Amino acid sequence: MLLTNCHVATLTGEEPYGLIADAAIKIEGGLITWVGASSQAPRSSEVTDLGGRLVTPGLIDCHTHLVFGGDRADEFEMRLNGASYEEIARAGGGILSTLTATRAATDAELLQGALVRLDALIAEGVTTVEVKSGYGLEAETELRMLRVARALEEHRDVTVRTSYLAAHAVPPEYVHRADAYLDEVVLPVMARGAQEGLIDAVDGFCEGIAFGPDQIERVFKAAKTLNLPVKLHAEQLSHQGGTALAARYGALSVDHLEYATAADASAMAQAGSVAVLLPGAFYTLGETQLPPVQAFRDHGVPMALATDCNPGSAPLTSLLLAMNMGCTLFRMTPEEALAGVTRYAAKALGRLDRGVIAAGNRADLAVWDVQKPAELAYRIGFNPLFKRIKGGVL
Ligand code: DI6
Ligand code: FE
Repeated sequence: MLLTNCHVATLTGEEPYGLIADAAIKIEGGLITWVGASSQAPRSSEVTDLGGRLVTPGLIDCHTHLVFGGDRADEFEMRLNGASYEEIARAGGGILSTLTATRAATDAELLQGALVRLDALIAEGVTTVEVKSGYGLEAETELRMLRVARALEEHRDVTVRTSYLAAHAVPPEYVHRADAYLDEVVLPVMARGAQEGLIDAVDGFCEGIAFGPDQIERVFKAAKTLNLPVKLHAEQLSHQGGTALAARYGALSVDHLEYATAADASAMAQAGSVAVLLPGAFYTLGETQLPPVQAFRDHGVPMALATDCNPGSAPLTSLLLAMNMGCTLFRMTPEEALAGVTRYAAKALGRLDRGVIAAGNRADLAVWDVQKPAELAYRIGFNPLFKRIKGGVL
């Protein structure tokens, strides 16, 4: 197949956005085999005229909690009627309410809920999505969440990458016994999940209300013995030192990072870790501490953007809106925002065969009814997707 009559934001090279005006893309066997100026395009018997539209890499949402039971709309309403987080937590709300609903849900119910959210992402050109466990916090439900995440690939034309996030919170059975929870659940279930091929990366939540750096290090050590890459939710609500730890373990990414420092940025640059910024959580929680975007630029830390789709801090299923928020809230440029949901989102997942339009990469593409790439981040609540191409299939 030869795609013609389009502008292509390749996300490579020297030009802004790696833009090639009046371009063509050749696709064979699910791969991009050629991209360049249409005047030099190779011949093809099957030509698709894209009517002057813009082509980008298929979008990649590299941080989601797409699989969970129930919802927390009632808590949203309670807070806006004056209830505090503490009151809600004492009434069994917060992560605990999602934990209870997730444990109680059948696999079919978890799958159905996740598919609705996944469809919203796909409708905006998403072709690869990361999905975390972390609302079971017991062996059976953590493994079920990962199996449901994997099963999404059987129901939709999308690539799923899973992260094992049993170190998300201390479950009620282990209050004040976080280390026992690590020993009895997090570490043994990680080994089981790895053996079943359910885990692509190991994640954790390093925060005052979750796990400290010493506890996260135990999780990372176990991941290393299983040859699994690591990533971490760090410095979201306070500075705990998780970023420096993650960098020492060569993390694929460190995520949130509102309270990260210039020294953290430097450590991430040396480790090659991607900074995954999550403006949807910042927005929902009404945060004011901005992530150190300029320090990431100064140190050459690649920045990704993701939805963080979860029922509590980010009930967000629009990666285009996350791009807009990255620009308006975090002052990222529209070019950084697009690179953050393509090229660097791929890097955050360790998938270097996508996220950039270049010969040899997977033919995962999005075709947009816009003229300029900046329009993707500029508009609010508007979806200009024309066609999605996954593995060369329109
Ligand atoms: N950071 C967050 O903001 C969410 N998890 C995390 O590690 C909160 C998840 C929730 O409230 O359900
Ligand atoms: Fe998260």
